[in-house]
Amino acid sequence: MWQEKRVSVVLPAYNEAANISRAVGEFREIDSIDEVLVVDNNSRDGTDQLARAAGARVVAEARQGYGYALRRGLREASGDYVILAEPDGTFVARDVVKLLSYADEFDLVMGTRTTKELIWTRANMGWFLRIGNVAVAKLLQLLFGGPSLSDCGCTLRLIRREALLAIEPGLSVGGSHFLPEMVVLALQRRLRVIEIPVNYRGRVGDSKITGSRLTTLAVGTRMIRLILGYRLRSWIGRWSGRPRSRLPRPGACSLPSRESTDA
Ligand SMILES: Nc1nc2c(ncn2[C@@H]2O[C@H](COP(=O)(O)OP(=O)(O)O)[C@@H](O)[C@H]2O)c(=O)[nH]1
Ligand SMILES: [Mg+2]
Repeated sequence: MWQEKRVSVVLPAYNEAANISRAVGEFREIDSIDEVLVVDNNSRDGTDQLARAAGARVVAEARQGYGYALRRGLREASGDYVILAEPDGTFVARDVVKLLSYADEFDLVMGTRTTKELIWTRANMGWFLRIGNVAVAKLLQLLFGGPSLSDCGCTLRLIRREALLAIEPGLSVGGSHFLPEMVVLALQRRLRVIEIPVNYRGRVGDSKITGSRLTTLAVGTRMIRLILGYRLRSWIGRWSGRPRSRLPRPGACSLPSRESTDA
């Protein structure tokens, strides 16, 4: 628990046998974390059994894809605060406490892995990936009037239950370009979003998404198309007088306003 709130950590896993036991163990060691939920995405290497043995709750997501796995985790997690992370050794479990310390004031607290001082020697965050992450994040920031953003692909993030209920019906991406959709929907819903620096370590095992420049470029392109698509649709909706999104109007969301929390 963190200040009377239940905390869940969601770990999407696709063939992570080499890492899963250690990752589950590291997150379970953090006092504030009540539930570690592993979403097994058709692993063939016994990831699910290892996760269970390490003390995680395990659910199986049959639809293959990083986005499908995370969306399943968001639906299944029981916490008032739901934290997304990865079980591949890249994130430091105690950084969860950094996210929690902002959770009182913000609905979506995202990590950024592009802060030089926190990029570990063996981390997969060379200049190409770093500049790409920053550029796509800035595009999102500019087009949606967001807070300062510097990483479009950091899984490590926290969302409050009320905010999750507000954006969940709009989530549609099943693939590796899932993360920016959460941010776009949160900003469209006028949720309180902030990004904070987190550690980024070397991965154990091969990276399945950003392991090569080609796959990185493909994911980056899909992210840009997603961001531009949302922006264009909302402009067209505005010009044609239609509601801006399929989501409930802001008034329908039970989140406290900035003013009411400040009071
Ligand atoms: N690429 C990929 N990752 C998945 C899938 N389902 C779950 N995951 C998990 O999502 C996380 C991100 O993948 P990863 O290989 O670490 O990519 P990277 O973070 O760009 O290096 C890992 O924890 C994977 O195990 C899937 O279908 N594809
Ligand atoms: Mg990873």
